Amino acid sequence: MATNPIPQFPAGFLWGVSTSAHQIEGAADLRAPSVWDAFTAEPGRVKDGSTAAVACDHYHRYREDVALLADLGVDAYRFSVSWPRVDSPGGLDFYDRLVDELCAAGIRPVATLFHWDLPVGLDWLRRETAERFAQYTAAVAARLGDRVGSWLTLNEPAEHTLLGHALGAHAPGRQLLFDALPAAHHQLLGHGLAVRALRAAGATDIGIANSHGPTWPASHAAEDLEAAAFYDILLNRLFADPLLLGRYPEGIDALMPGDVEADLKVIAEPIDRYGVNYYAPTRVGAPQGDEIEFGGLTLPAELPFSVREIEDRPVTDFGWPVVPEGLTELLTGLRDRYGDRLPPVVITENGCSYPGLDDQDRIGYLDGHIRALHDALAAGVDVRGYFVWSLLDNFEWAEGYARRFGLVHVDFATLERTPKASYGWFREVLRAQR
Ligand code: GBH
Repeated sequence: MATNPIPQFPAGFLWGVSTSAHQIEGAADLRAPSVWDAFTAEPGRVKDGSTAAVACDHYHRYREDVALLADLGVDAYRFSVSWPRVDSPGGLDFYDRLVDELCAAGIRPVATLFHWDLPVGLDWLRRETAERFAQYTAAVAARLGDRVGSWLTLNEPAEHTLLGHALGAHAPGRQLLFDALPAAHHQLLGHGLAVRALRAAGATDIGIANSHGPTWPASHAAEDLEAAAFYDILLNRLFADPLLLGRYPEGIDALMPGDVEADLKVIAEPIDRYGVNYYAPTRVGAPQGDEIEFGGLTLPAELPFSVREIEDRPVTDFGWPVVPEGLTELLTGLRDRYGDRLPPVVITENGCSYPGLDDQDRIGYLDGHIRALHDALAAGVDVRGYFVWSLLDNFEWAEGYARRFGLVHVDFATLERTPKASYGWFREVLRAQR
């Protein structure tokens, strides 16, 4: 248990927690189906065979959850809007109620427009989905824009492309490897069109939540460095370069569909905030000619890299290494690469899975990462906020309910919420920052 006080962050720094619609809302009978409902219904896709039909039942219990947020003392709450719910009659009414409840509690709503729950019938491999996303965004902004000031277009398009379309571990369950790249391009195009729709609705705080982590080469051997550089392009540059520099990393253009040059102008539409989701670095080396079991995934042998273990580090119960200084390294690296093209950064997700109510491991993880974030500030990176993933234990995608990322425990039999030790700890951190 950490005892030294966490250093003071600048006045106005935004402290919050994050969730996503599909992972907490439940009430699946009150919305159209998403690709995650369809995926979950296929046997063997979700490890414990569970579904998100009820999840945390946040749809019906949002008042209790906003009270937990208020008691925690956060400035802001990042949630996502379910596109299939908005596509259903009265679907926006729920977000209306949620946003009113947040505003009444003095908590700033930060709305993510797409956190992986695509309506069934749409497909990111098709360009049309980008246009549909912008139309949906305009409808949400028209309804909520008088009270929601902060918007994030997409959550982790890199993970959605990799896990959902290249490897098939997430919905929609495709294993296209590099043929998945058009899904990345269409998400980026959807982002750019959505930024335009939000601007047209008067929004002034628009961003995206991208997953990032340092890539650590397995050795200094040329083949390991080359493989690591390639992996780094896929994770850290495939989305950031077009967004911030208006171009794809070398060699990627040719693999993308349509009029890439024209689309890049839309994709590079200026944004106000750059959201970073950080969990851990990755150790990467040359391919080893075998399938690799890694972090719950099976990586095919034909990939031009292999992912290795990071040794001598504690790991979370998900098996992810705990490397707080990776966050400092990542942020100074982004600043060095993108310079003044990098908008002010917000950490839109950071957190870990551990069991139990007396979650001292989670306290240690968060404490270390908040200090590492302060180090990045001290090194001159313009960071404006930090959001813990997550408020509640929830439906952890292909892992079902087995992984618990919450500051608040959820008993999935009774849906009872119980704040963990980390919740009390974070509340004290927030108090000390006032
Ligand atoms: C996020 O994805 C999602 O946005 C969120 O919905 C989800 O619940 C949350 O994180 C927790 O999973 O190299 O073995 O250390 C995070 C995606 C993919 C992050 C793999 C860390 C590296 C694992 N992640 N990853 S490892």
